Amino acid sequence: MSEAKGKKLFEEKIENEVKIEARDWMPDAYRKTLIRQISQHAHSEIVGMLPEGNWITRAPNLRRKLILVAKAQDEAGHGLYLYSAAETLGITRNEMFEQLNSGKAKYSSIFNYPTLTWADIGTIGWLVDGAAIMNQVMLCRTSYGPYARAMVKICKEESFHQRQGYESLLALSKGTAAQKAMLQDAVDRWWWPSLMMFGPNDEESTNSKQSIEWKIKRQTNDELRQRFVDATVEQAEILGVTLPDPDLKWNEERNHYDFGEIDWEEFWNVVKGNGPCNKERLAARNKAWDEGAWVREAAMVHAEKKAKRKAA
Ligand code: BYC
Repeated sequence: MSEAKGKKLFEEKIENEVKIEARDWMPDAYRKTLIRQISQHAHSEIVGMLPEGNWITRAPNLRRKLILVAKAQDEAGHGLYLYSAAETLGITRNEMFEQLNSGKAKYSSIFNYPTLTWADIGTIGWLVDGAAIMNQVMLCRTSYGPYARAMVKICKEESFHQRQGYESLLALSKGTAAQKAMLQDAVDRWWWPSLMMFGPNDEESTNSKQSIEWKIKRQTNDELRQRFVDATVEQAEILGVTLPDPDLKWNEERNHYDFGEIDWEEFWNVVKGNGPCNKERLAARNKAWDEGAWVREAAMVHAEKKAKRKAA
């Protein structure tokens, strides 16, 4: 197919909400931005297991521990679907891991903050998974078929993650004064980093305009952030916690909550590798990669043996 014909077909599909599939013609920049976003998303799922893993051995009871183990396993599954979706675009899994392990690849800023208390685990479910769902629901309608299909299953599981987090915080909110204080402290530390998950303001968002034209993103960073704030305020009231923003108030005219300015210096600092846990997270991923070498080698040898047996 000529490039001109491929381009025309691609544009028609985007216009008519027909998914682009792996073997379809697509502009190089479309392929590149998808590989960038999907691999960053996959890395976020995998690195996101680390702050949670910190609490698996210390969960307060068997029920909470089972839920946390299941949640962390879900994140691994999400990472795997997403790496598979990215592979359909022509990058290998090894290349993606190399980018992550060397510190070249980005992953969500949120996972560079520490989980200091048990309340952090519930707060991650409520706020971090809540922010993630807000962003990911739109990705179920993204224009690239393999990414959109992966997102449908991921969103169902994220919704369970959000609810289990909120339910665990509800228990703390009805507990002792110390438990309530622990809950408030966690919300104070996770609120602003959760708002940062949506990325820079629209005017600073270098990729948004093109990604929206290609229907990779269906809403802007600021639109999603506003929806998240609007949905979360009432949930905070039910928990009896204060969101740490003196400028947060209902705006009758806009029909939305106003909220204060994000500390963008902190955001970019974390994105550039200088957050509280960036080095620890990368070290953990590199250790896992090195310690898993024998498993990868054994799997390859087994696959080769099986292929030889089949050919014989
Ligand atoms: N952190 O032009 P922009 C989860 C970068 S995991 C770090 O607006 P874009 C979970 C951005 O990459 C859920 N970097 O970018 C897992 C870009 O740099 P490059 C994670 C960020 O792509 C385990 C530059 O800033 N979700 O739920 O149009 C346990 C300019 O930004 C961040 C996803 O990955 C950030 N927060 O929009 C619990 C969703 N924000 O690449 C929970 C998929 C921006 O040009 N991703 N940057 O060098 C997206 O929807 C979009 O990529 C974003 C950013 C909205 C995040």
